[in-house]
Amino acid sequence: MRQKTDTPSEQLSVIGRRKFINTAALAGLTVGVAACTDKPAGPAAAASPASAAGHGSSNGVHLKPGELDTYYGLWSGGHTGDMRVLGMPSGREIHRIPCFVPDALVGWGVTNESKAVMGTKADGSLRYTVADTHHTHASYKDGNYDGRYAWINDKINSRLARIRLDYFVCDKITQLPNVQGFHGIFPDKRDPVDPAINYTTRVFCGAEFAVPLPNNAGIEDGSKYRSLFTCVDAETMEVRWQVLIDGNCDLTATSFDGKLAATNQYNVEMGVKYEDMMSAERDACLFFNIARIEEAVKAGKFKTIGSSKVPVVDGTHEGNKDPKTALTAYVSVPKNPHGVNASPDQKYFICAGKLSPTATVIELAKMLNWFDGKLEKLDDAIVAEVEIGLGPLHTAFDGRGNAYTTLFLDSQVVKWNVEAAIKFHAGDKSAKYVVDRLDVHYQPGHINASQSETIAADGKYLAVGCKFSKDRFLPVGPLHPENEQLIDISGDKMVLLADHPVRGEPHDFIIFKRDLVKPKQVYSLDDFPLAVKDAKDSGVFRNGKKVTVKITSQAPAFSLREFKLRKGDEVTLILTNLDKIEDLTHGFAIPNYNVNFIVNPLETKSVTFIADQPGVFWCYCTHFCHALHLEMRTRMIVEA
Ligand code: K7E
Ligand code: CUA
Ligand code: CA
Repeated sequence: MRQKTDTPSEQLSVIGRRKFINTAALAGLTVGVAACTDKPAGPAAAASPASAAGHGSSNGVHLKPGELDTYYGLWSGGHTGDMRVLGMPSGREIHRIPCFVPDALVGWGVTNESKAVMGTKADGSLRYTVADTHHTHASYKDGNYDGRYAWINDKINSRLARIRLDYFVCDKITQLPNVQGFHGIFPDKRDPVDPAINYTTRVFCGAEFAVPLPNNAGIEDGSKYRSLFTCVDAETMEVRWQVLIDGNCDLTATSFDGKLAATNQYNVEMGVKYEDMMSAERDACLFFNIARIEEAVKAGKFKTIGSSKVPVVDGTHEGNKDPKTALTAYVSVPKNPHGVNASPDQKYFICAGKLSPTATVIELAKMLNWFDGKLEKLDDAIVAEVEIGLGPLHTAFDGRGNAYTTLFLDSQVVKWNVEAAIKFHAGDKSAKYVVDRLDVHYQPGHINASQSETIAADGKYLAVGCKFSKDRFLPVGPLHPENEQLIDISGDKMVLLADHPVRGEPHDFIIFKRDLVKPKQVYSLDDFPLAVKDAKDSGVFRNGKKVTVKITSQAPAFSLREFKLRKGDEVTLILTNLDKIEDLTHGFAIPNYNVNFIVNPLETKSVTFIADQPGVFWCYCTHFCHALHLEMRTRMIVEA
């Protein structure tokens, strides 16, 4: 079932990890997996000792003072609701990008501009203050990242956020209709029809939880719940269309030719209890024929659900029996698969088995043949289904034909060769597809390699998101950090390079070369319609009870030394930072009014509040900017 360990101490550490996961919550899973491993195990290489860590050479992980990282990493924050930017390979966190939830540093959720992106209720308060980000992917051109956008999902409230990669800020958030548990996302890589559109124009979103359609209260019959696959326009961020499906969606992948998208399905049973969800021996990888779906929408072959105007086409088994007209195809995959990933050679989608110790390789050319009516049996598109270890979850690639899959239950990464696996599956039992195994610490979920899911996969670094860190860092009370481990994959053997603690709880991430983005560090005044372009334009402008306060900042002073309001005024305060020097950010806090935000060079932001407390309030700069930073203040005087 699992490869032998060599030394007593290694055995002990394996027992330690085993014991660790032997909790009530995981016991069911372990039993489920054990039941699927009666088949003889595939060839397994000896485990690389964990002591490979820290091997003499630091391999560029520990940068010298002033040295810059060579890769960006975009990490989802999990239920902190943010996106994080890490420098790689150092693993240093450089930035957090607030999107779905408020952020006290930036004033995200405080300023009018950020509230407009986040969405508000009728009374102006935020619609949501919690989120759960899982997956992050960036826009493509010609099969590689083009540095325009990244996207990230909020599973709790079914929202998709877009991050502009010029300023590293969130500029749009869309809530998907008719779905719950929005989980997997992936941008397309080019248009399925128009060859001139060689870049991302759509983002595909998989919904994990089935719900009544429309979701009226009081529907208890779970067998009537349904799930949808959603397409969002990458530019407008409007929902373009949805597909009604059988089963559910989990993760999402897209082909390099733009023709196919897919989602792995772990609940083809459409169960509402976990026993039901794992009752079938095989689930599915559900393929979507994008061009055909969009033709159907154009031809008016859709319905709408409830108050939503989004066209919904039929992607169920029942409506798609003829391959030549099918919009969807359900390829079978063993029990409750997890990640689905596109190999950088553009040929395969790979599903990780989760409750099955296997990886399933599906050939995309064969899928296109099936849609053309030229492949007799749909499951003939499966070109390999091989045992790789216990609890496979996600797969990354090195661009040299090897795949790297996390094994949650084995606490390992397994390196395996895709073409060798295909040979083995075809009957060549001498084909050794497992190349290497490496213990990681502990229970890895997501995995990604530098440039992994692009045509420029470079096979240098592998990052592994270990869900448990247990004993790897100084204890800080009951909540442990997660452990993002970095592995050198440039050689035959994987070498563990570093542990990086991260605050809970990242899921997915991408790592790409630093020259693929061109960040701007100073705004332009014209980016903001409300900009106060000259300090002389500052002042208090009254229109009855509505008051506009215009202020500028320029180190070490605000343009107004004081400003007067009357109790009960509805105040909109607009602040433009006229400093145009890189890194010269100011803050603006109003005591007792729950206001604090920052303005970056040449940026404008505004806040609106009721001046309901009379008195003197020293508004001060919260962001260290100048030797006279502490003196940088203005008096807000509210007359009773
Ligand atoms: Cu990408 Cu964590 Cu949402 Cu797998 S999921 S681990
Ligand atoms: Cu301005 Cu500190
Ligand atoms: Ca299942």
